[in-house]
Amino acid sequence: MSNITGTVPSNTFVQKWVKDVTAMCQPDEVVWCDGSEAERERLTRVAVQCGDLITLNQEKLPGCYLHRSALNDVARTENLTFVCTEQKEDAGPNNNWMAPAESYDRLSKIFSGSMRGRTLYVIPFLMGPLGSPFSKVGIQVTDSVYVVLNMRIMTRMGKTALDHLGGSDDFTRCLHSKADLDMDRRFICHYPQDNTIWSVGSGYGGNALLAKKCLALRIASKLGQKEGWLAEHMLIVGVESPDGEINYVCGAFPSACGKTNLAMLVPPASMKGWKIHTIGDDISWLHVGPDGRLWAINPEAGFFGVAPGTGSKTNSNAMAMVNRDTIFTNVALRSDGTVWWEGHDDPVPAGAQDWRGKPWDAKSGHPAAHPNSRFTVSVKQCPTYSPEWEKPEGVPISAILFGARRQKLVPLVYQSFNWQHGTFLGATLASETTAAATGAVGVVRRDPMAMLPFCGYNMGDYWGHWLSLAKRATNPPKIFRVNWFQRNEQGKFLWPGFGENLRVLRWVIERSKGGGQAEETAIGYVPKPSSLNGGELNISKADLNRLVAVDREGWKNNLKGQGEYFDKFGDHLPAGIREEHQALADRLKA
Ligand code: OXD
Ligand code: MN
Repeated sequence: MSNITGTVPSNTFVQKWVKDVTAMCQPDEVVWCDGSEAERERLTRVAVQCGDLITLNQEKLPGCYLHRSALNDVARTENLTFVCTEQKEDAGPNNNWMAPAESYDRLSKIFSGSMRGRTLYVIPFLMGPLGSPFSKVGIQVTDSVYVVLNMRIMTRMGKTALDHLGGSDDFTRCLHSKADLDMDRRFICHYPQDNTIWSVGSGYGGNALLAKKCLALRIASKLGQKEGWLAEHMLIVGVESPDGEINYVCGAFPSACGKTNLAMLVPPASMKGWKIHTIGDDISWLHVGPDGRLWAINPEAGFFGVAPGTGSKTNSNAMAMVNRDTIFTNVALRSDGTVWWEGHDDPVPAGAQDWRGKPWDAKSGHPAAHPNSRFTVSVKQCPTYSPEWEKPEGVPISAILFGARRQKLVPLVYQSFNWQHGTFLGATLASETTAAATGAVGVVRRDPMAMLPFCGYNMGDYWGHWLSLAKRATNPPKIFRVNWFQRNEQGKFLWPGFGENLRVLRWVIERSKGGGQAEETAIGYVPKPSSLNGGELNISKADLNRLVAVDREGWKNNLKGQGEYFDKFGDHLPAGIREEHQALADRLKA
């Protein structure tokens, strides 16, 4: 029998499930978490004692800690991530698949006794605003105190969640154990039909903070299909114009493509009177409102942002929010007990330790911080935090952006002709890969809606679900494709990006309201260059023209690959997507 501390909730479904997984994992102790400040302090001490956290300089970085992960456990492992449905077809060609019985059997053997000598923490958490009909409850069990402390930042954790749940059994059962952190015994498995997630053998964020990718995207996307809403890999940002009107925009971009920067961008000095309101940087749950618009909530309560590349020039708001109460993972440690990463404001440090804890200097020949090193911080610490984040009904969305990292071909911005064409723009998204997942970096891969690693069911059915929303969403957001990452022959970025991306958002919002100057092309509406630059930008006319140019031959060459990709979905490919593919081919021929 394990020793139990904390208050056991009255919900008998929760009690029974925790009893069952406790019997399997056999921890020495079970702790029911309440999400209180006292608990945070106590667990932080435990984490420091066991070496999960290193205390940083508390004068310079109050409440900040550093975590160093195992060397083999620094990013999401998509090859070890499975959707376990009875029929393989329901998981689709976009997911790794295992039959539920086989998967439960294999993982039970790894979980069995995995927590001997350890503490099992039970974390009740709420995804979404208090009192929102769109919010969902999860209960995570974990043997990682680092996970508990991160979940406390990333979700509304503790009593709040149990109050929302009441006596219901409508909660996602999230079982996690680091086990022995062996890659050969690492699995992240999703069981949509059981509203259950089992993750074993990893302590990395996307694999272990089960609220995030596992629940809020993979499980939620399937729930959304059943219940008529969308769970998306999208930031949510409010853009206030000088006349005080706020328009909300969602943006889907693959991991480590600048969602966090865009969600809290700093308007350039030349755009006086413009303001940004941050609601979320990673995940958006979209519901059709009674007015036929799409309304978005951010189910999360924190940012799990990529540190490298974050500095005052790229994201001064992020720099301001991570100087207190932040957990850093795999960044470099300076001799004064503060942190550093490539792209940090401060110069390259002397006498630092790299992310592995080894002595490091500029001549070491490898980055000091891991390229996928992270900060975990509450949304409320963001200087542009918007209290609308807490609104149960969410915020109404005027525009959706689909963005990716492409050196060539894809213009800075263009608008779809309508919802079906916009869905096609999402379905054909492709991006150069980043360090957020293990595997090669910089290779172009198809990543529809930036959801390839996160869609918890057959992506053909998912596109069908997108298309079907048009029946109820009578006033849907306008859909745009964006690409900040075009480069010239010398490899230099053509567009300055960051704060200047507000110029693109301004055009997007004008177009969403039926204004803005555009030219109709074979791929969609492209802005007139003058509508992006009134002369304030230090960019040549030739570069600006090139940024919005449509390379017809390049797009024609792309058609075949798109078609071959769609073929993989067989009967699950909706007719509307095929139609758009053909229509694009016809327009390019004309
Ligand atoms: C993330 C990711 O951590 O997309 O948000 O990998
Ligand atoms: Mn993400």
